[in-house]
Amino acid sequence: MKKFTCAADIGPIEKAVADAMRIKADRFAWTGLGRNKTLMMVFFNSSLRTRLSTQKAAMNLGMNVIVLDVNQGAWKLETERGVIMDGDKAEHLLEAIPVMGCYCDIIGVRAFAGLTDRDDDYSEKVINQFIQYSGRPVFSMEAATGHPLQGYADLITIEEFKTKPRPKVVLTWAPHPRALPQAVPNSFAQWMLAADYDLVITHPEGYELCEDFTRGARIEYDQRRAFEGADFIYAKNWSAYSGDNYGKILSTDRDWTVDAAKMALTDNAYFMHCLPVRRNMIVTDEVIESDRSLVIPEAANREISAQAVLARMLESLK
Ligand code: AN0
Ligand code: CP
Repeated sequence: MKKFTCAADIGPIEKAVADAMRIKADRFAWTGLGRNKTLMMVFFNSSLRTRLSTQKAAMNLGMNVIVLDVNQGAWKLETERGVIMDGDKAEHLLEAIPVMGCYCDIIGVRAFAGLTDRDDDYSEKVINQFIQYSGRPVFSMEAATGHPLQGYADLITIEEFKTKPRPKVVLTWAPHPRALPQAVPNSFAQWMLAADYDLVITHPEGYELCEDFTRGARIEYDQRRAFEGADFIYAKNWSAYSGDNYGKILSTDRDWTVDAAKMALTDNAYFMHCLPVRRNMIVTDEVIESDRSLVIPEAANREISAQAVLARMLESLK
């Protein structure tokens, strides 16, 4: 595997799940696979889980790891071609990327959406430049429109906890004080549909996601109706995708916060969130602390999805 930015890159979903379960059974069974290979993780944005879980996964495979926080200690990078570089940016991405490629075998990139220009964000310019110019296999650690390592970990988590072959999975928008990307809900929808689960998406009007990711899901504007009979509730905030509202906050209505009364409408559903989460905005203390909350097992599975992706990339280097 030379790139990992979406569910399709992993191939058949049954194999992706089987690979993950094998890794989970013995994550130290491939300690020789990454010997003398170096992973470089490049962060344009903050991270707790992705940083730690991906580094741990690489260590499980015997790899060496270099972490670059672009905004802390590196030269400020220009991303646009044709710019006269007389401002504060000392280096161009078009030199920086092939230079990074010289020092490693695999590159992971985190580069969030800017949320001002939809076409620019949805062209995935930054990660595509890494794919084109680094000469190395490249994987997304959350790019502008997707977070596939999260989607894969969410899939593994549901496979572990589901009690029906085709569970009802509800992705619900919830309020948040700052504008957030659509990457996590886009990927969640994509991976759930790839697994052929019964996916319902609920959000206030105006928060429709890009159909390229959600085609095949049912949209329900009444959150309480959406929750009825659900097996898994996956909460997430995102900013608007549609038209002139792109990147905007249209609502902070706390009537959309996931609470115990709403969870009582479900079929004793599990609660999920990718974290970091703002308590009592997205979800109440009571629900996230309940024995149906999967937020910690879900985060633990980030190590497994990262190891599965790194293992496939290492195989492709042989
Ligand atoms: C980010 C987001 O919503 O995309 C990262 C989530 C994994 N969240 C925040 O910035 C709070
Ligand atoms: N879920 C997730 O990607 O968390 P971080 O932003 O902390 O990496």
